[in-house]
Formats: sequence, C-alpha cells, structure tokens
Amino acid sequence: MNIYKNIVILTGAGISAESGLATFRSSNGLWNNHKVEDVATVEGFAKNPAYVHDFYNELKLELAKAKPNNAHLAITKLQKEYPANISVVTQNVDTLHEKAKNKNIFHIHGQINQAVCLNCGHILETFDDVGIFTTCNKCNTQGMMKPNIVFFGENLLYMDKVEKLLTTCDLFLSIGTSGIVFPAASFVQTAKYYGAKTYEFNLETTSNNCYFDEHIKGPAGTTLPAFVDNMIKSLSKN
Ligand code: BJW
Repeated sequence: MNIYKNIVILTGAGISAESGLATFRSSNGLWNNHKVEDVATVEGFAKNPAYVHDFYNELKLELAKAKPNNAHLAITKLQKEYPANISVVTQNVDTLHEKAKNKNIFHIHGQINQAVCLNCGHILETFDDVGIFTTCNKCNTQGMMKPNIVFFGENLLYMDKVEKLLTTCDLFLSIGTSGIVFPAASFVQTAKYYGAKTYEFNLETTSNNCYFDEHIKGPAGTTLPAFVDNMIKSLSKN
C-alpha cells in the first residue's frame, strides 16, 4: 500500500447505521412518514417553520443518545497513528465524529445541535428544543432561528476549504453514502481528477461506482477498522 500524505474521508448516513441511526434512503428511512419537500427544503421551512422545527427537535433527541461505532473509532485511530493530514468531510448532521474524537471535521450539511439566526447569522449551539418562539441570544430577534441543516436548494457549508482538500488529497475514502445528493456526490470525481486514489466503503455498489478505484463491500464497522489496520501496518513495510 502507498504512503499517503493528504487524506479526505467523506462520510454519509451509512457510517452511523451501526450506531442505530436510520439512513435516508432505506425502506425504514429517516424521512419515513414525512415528505422530503416538507422537512428538507427551503420552501417547506418557509411554509411551515413550526412543523420543521418539531421534526428536527425530535431527531435531535434520538441523535443525542447515539454512540459512535467501530467505523468512527477507526478514523480516530487513523488520525492518531497515521502521519498524514486527515480530514473528515461529513454529510451527517449527527455528532458521532465529534463523540469519537475525530479531528478536522467539516459538517457540509450542517449540525443537528445548531440553529442559525436568519437575521444576524449567529449560530446557537444547543441540544435543547428550538422553535418559532426562540430568541437569538446575539441580536435578540424572535422567530428567526432555523435548524442549521442544509436543505435542498441551499449552499453547502465550508465548500471553499473542502474544494482545496479535494484538489490536493492523494487518498479519498467515501464511507456509507449513496452518492445521490450533489455536490457531495461529485467529490470523488474531483479527487480522482486531481490524482487521488479513491475507495468506496458501502454495503452495495453505488451509482458513482465508475469513479472509485476500489470498492470495499460490507458494513463499515467491520471493513474500515481492517482497512485502517492495513494502512498502519504498511508504514512499517516502507
Ligand atoms: C452502509 C451501511 C453500513 C448503510 N456500512 N454503508 C446536480 C445534479 C442534480 C441535482 C443537483 C445538482 N446539484 C445540486 C442539485 C440539487 C440537490 C440534489 O443533489 N438533488 C438530488 C436529490 C438530485 N442538491 C442541493 O440542493 C444541495 N445544494 C446545492 O447544491 O446548492 C447549490 C444550489 C443551490 C440552488 C440551486 C442549485 C444548486 C443541498 C443538499 C442538501 C442535502 N441535505 C440532506 C438533508 C438534510 C435534512 C435532514 O437531515 O433531514 O442531507 S439530503 C440527505 O441526503 C442528507 C444527507 O446528508 C444526504 C446524503 O445522503 P446519504 O448520507 O448518502 O444517505 P443515504 O441514505 O442516501 O445512503 C446511505 C448509504 O449508506 C447507502 O448507500 C447504504 O448502502 C450505505 N450503508 N449501512 C456501509 N453499515
């Protein structure tokens, strides 16, 4: 195995599945009983913010209880024991990467434990309920807080930084994402174009499969720790 210097790890809902969290597009998916357009779009939030807040307040309770699994912990090990710049670009709004003590985490689709004030841009960090009566603790405006979740039609967070990481990485790992949602779905293409070796860890082959050099099929909680151990072992062989 090569020795890598700059590694980007893209994660999706599948990395949290073994922590008991539902993915989005499985049969019992996260949006079960809810229409995507009602709870995950700018228009849905504008139409009925109270409904959207209720949805995310409920999800927040569930995510707060979840614990990181072996896949999150494998990233911790890699970041501790492998001498490279290793960034975690996550589409997940849960905080399992933080709970596993991963470093250099970029939540491109937002975070469940944050709300953003649409009046002044202040980010409120809380696991408590947020709603249409919440007052911003910076500008004191009431009713302008939005869950800090990137809805369809909104720009992603940290994209300038992420673009730089993608164009300079020599290893790109995609873990537990269906590759359906853009622009995250195109990150592998960018990384590959700029010369990175690309790996996909998933239960199944995704629609993005032609951009991956290697597919590692199976639950990430098993496949990723084995892969990380091999990477660390390869250091002593070089
Ligand atoms: C395991 C496993 C185990 C299970 N081990 N694996 C270009 C072309 C077409 C459309 C667009 C485009 N560019 C932009 C768009 C529009 C849109 C889009 O992508 N639409 C598509 C649906 C076609 N994108 C946007 O609007 C984005 N914004 C944007 O592009 O801004 C610029 C712009 C603005 C205005 C106009 C045009 C452009 C924003 C996207 C925001 C996504 N937000 C969400 C929801 C947040 C709300 C919520 O939390 O409820 O983020 S969508 C949802 O999907 C969530 C996720 O982060 C995201 C990705 O899902 P993920 O993580 O891949 O989960 P799943 O369930 O799909 O897959 C899980 C995978 O894990 C599966 O493959 C399993 O097999 C696997 N797995 N267990 C390993 N144990």
